[in-house]
Order: sequence, then structure tokens, then C-alpha cells
Amino acid sequence: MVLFCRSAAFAVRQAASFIFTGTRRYSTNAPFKFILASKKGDKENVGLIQLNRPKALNALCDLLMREVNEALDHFEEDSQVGAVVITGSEKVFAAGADIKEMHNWTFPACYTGNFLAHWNRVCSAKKPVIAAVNGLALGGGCEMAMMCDIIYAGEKAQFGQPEILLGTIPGAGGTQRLTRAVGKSLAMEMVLTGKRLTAQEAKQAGLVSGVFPVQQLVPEAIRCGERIASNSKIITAMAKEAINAAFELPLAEGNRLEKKLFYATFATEDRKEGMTAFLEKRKASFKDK
Ligand code: CO8
Repeated sequence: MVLFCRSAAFAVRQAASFIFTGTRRYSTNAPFKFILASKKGDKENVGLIQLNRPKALNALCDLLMREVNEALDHFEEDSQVGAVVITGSEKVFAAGADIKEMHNWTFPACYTGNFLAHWNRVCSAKKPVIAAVNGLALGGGCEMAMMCDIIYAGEKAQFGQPEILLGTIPGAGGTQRLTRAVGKSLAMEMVLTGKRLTAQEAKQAGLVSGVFPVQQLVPEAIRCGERIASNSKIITAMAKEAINAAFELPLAEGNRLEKKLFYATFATEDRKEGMTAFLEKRKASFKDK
């Protein structure tokens, strides 16, 4: 019965068109339970999703992940928004998948129920997503950060894949994305021992692109989002697609895709505007066309 109510409510929320005001959504007049979502930046062109389940250290339960997906869907549809920032609290980004929710799962239930299938929404976002990690990003929390396009860290952040200590292994890209980001030896050490990286170590290893004082982290991530959002959204999406292809394709194929996308920019008004503005010595005014 509880399940029915939950999924029925979710279906209603999915069907509605959302209006975000501050941190609430008003489609059902109900706030999210485990996240806060709002638009930030001088032009309100950056979506901010804050994981907000403090009692469980932002453990990623099913409902929290569905709410993140819902907020992402909304920001993807909002033509004003050009980038999204995902953050947690100053203490914790996310302490991993919810162990209490998982501990009675069985192999048949996971396998046939396609457990975690909807936890990859961040990866399919067309708009750039920036993870702003303060505090702990462990297990699924580290994996969620690595699904994002850019990771900024607060100076007290720690990144780890401690699943081995629970008798399991990472299940949402932790063995794959971490290895590509930091190399085999360090990824092995982290995954096989549960060793955590500090923010500075993560920066040195190439996992994060910037480290900031705790209080400045989210404003810096929003500023980065604003810089991205000030460019053409369609060209930004092409650039993101090309970079992501580097993780999937051999070099020659990746270069071919890049070239096709480069040519495709010449089918847009924004490419024309960008180059014309340069020649006319003025700031480009992109129309996302
Ligand atoms: N799941 C559920 N509850 C959690 C989790 C979690 N991952 N982490 C913390 N909590 C809860 C605790 O149970 C506790 O709740 P209660 O008060 O009801 O007992 C509360 O949060 C506070 O936790 P602690 O008392 O343990 O706080 P400490 O400050 O002493 O310790 C730690 C903080 C170090 C973060 C510690 O809580 C810890 O080790 N947590 C588990 C970290 C972990 O192992 N994470 C990996 C989980 S497995 C996983 O993520 C698999 C990923 C699969 C794919 C995910 C796709 C995105």
C-alpha cells in the first residue's frame, strides 16, 4: 500500500510541469523530502540541487535519487538554465548508497529488479553538471560526483570507495570512472583498501579541477555554472558530447566525431554570431540556436 501511494504520487509529480520558487516545487505544493532545488546566479541561469538528508549523512536512498532525477529533468527543460550544480552539506556530500535500504537485498532481486538502473540520470544530462563536494563523498557519493562533468572540492573534502569494507564493490562506475580519473594504481589502492583521498590529493590525482575554502565552494561552483551558461547552450552540449566520447571511443573515432560536431557548429546561428561578434569587437549574444 505504501508502495502504491508512493509511486502514484510520483507519477502525478512526473506528469506535472514544475515551477521552482526558492527551494520548493509547487506542482503538488509539496517540497522535496531529501533535496533542495533552486535557481542561482545573477541571471538565475544555474540550477542548484542540494542533497539534504542530514540525519543519514545524505545517504543515497531510492527516493533521494528519484528527487535528484526529477530536479534534473526540470532543469534540463528550463531554457533559462545553462548548467547545474549538485552539492551536499559542509559535512558531507553523500555517505554512499543507503546501506539500511540495501542490506536485505538479494541477488535475484537486484538482478531482475535492475537495481540502480535509474541512478545514472546525471550521466545523460545534456547540460553540464558540476559537483561541489564539501566533506565526505563516499561510495555512491563519490560515484555520483564522478558522474558529473566537473568536480570542485572544498578543502576538507574526502573521496573514497569503501564498499570493500562492506563486503561489496562499487556499483555505479566507481571502478571505471575512478580508474580513468586517477589511474590504475591509485584506483586499486582506494577500491581494495577503502583508502580516502583528501581534496588536495584528489586535485593532484586529477579527480577534481579546483579546491576552495569550505564556504566559498558553492559560490565558486555557481560562478563556474554562470560562465558556462553565458555561452551558447547548443554549442556547450556539443563540446560536452565530444569530451565524453573520449571515454568511450578509440582516438581515431573520437577525432572523427569531434570533427563532425565541429562542422555541425557551422549549422548554428550561434557559431555565426560568435565569430561576427569577435570581428565587430563586441560581446556575442547567443540565442541557443
Ligand atoms: N547508508 C545509510 N545510513 C548511513 C550511511 C549510509 N551509507 N552512512 C551513514 N549513515 C547513517 C548512520 O547509520 C547513522 O544513522 P543512525 O544515527 O540512525 O545510526 C548516521 O548516518 C550518522 O552516521 P555515523 O554515526 O556513522 O556518523 P560518523 O560521523 O561516526 O561516521 C561515516 C560517518 C564515516 C560516513 C560513516 O557513517 C560511514 O562509514 N558510513 C558508510 C560509508 C560507506 O560505506 N559508504 C558506501 C556505501 S555502499 C555504496 O555506496 C554502494 C554504491 C552503489 C551505487 C550507488 C550509485 C550512486
